[in-house]
Amino acid sequence: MKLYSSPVAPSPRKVLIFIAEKSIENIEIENLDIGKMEHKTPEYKEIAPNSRIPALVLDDGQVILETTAICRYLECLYPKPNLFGENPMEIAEIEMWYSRVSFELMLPLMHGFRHTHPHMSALENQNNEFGLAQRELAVKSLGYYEEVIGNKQFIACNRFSYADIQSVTSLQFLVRLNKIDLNDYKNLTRYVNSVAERPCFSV
Ligand SMILES: N[C@@H](CCC(=O)N[C@@H](CS)C(=O)NCC(=O)O)C(=O)O
Repeated sequence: MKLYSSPVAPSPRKVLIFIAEKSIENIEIENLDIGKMEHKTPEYKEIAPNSRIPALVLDDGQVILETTAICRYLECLYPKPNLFGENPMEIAEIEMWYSRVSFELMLPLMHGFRHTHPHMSALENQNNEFGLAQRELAVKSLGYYEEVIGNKQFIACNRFSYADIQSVTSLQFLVRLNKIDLNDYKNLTRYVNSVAERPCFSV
């Protein structure tokens, strides 16, 4: 299998963390430079028509796009350690927090960044007003998640899961890109630092 990745991008990083946590060894990594538009070449568009990274190419040539779809596929092939839930309640809880964090926190942070940051002008049809409104929403959401996380070690099920990979990578990458200081959120900072101590986060 071959994973198309990029060292500075949060989405492929989630897959790399997932691979490391499961100690999967048979995946070749090919890095594309987003800054040099290597994800917009006709060759890569043949693989990923949406020009987004990551993409996983299987040995038979089939392609899986979308970070979570790739991780779900790998979870089926390599079920241990389990990262998506072992029983109906765990599966629901991990999915719930993954989705809530994605829609309530990651998306506003992402739009705040993509629509206001000069570096994104080549990749996004920027709308500054929308970006600033999304940033404002993200700040509210950070306040809410500061309470949600409280002194919990993990966001779901009292154990490390895909929901933590989503939450922590979003907080690590997207908060500072919105010029927000995560240190202003003591519980979230403690949570991020503690989860990021796992060896899989050193990818
Ligand atoms: N929904 C996709 C999003 C992938 C995505 O947006 N990747 C970014 C890197 S983190 C990308 O390829 N950006 C290139 C661009 O915006 O042109 C997923 O979860 O995999």
